[in-house]
Amino acid sequence: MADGGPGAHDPGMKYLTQAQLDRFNQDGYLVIDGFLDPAEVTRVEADIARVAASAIGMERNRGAFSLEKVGDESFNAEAPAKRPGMLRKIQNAVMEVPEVRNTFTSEKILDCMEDLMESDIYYHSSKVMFKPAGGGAPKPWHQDAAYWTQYASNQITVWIAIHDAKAENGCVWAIPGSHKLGLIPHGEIELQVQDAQIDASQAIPVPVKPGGLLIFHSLVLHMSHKNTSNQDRWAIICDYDCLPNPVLDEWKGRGIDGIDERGVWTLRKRAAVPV
Ligand SMILES: O=C(O)CCC(=O)C(=O)O
Repeated sequence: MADGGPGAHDPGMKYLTQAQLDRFNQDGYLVIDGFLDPAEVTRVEADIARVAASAIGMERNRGAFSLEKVGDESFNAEAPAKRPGMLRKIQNAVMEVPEVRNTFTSEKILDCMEDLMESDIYYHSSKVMFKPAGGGAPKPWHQDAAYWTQYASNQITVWIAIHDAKAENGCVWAIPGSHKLGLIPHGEIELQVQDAQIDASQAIPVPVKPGGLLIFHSLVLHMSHKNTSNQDRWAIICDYDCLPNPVLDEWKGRGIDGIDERGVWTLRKRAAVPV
């Protein structure tokens, strides 16, 4: 095994190597190839396709499903014109797609999070991001922490490629080290920062092969371009929290394994350190 993974970790680490952790701290993000094997990727993709089939012909956003908008109007949440049946997102994906939940609650991903977080590990949010061929809209520059200012923020985002994500089909771009800038003011229409506020010349594409993992600090500046290619670019995304911030109100008290009466979903409690 070239880089990280079970069995390749350094002493004291559960999944990552010390070199990967150093890179994450330096750049604010990290790519790990082959985190899911091809059979796992196929399983997740098939389950997403099964759930997405219920959106065929859908003409407006419904429940967890959001459609792509006509043109490049990704920035205007109220833009009325949708592309019928062209899915942009499934929100709360862990509740909608069982294979996504299995992936994001697996021991290996929690081992990886344990190397990055010094706390218990809590669920924060999740989605499937489709960015379909021939029209998947851009996502402007932003820091994920800007979405979560009502929470004490110290989240980590995990982004897993289901299809080959490359510059041609709208892979993520990031500015290495930008997590050290702190939170930059974001505009109010689809939270975004303007190019004039940042040094976009430092941005680099972050291609990820199917099954590869991209891990972000919640302050890293990142974006993605429109997908004008003929290849879909699906990704699954989960945000893990270091603090017991409650998840969605409607999940409370529904008896979902691990979600307590406050609405906090503890995914892993750290082993007590012997005294
Ligand atoms: O998948 C993408 O294109 C970017 C997604 C992203 O940055 C986000 O949802 O915060």
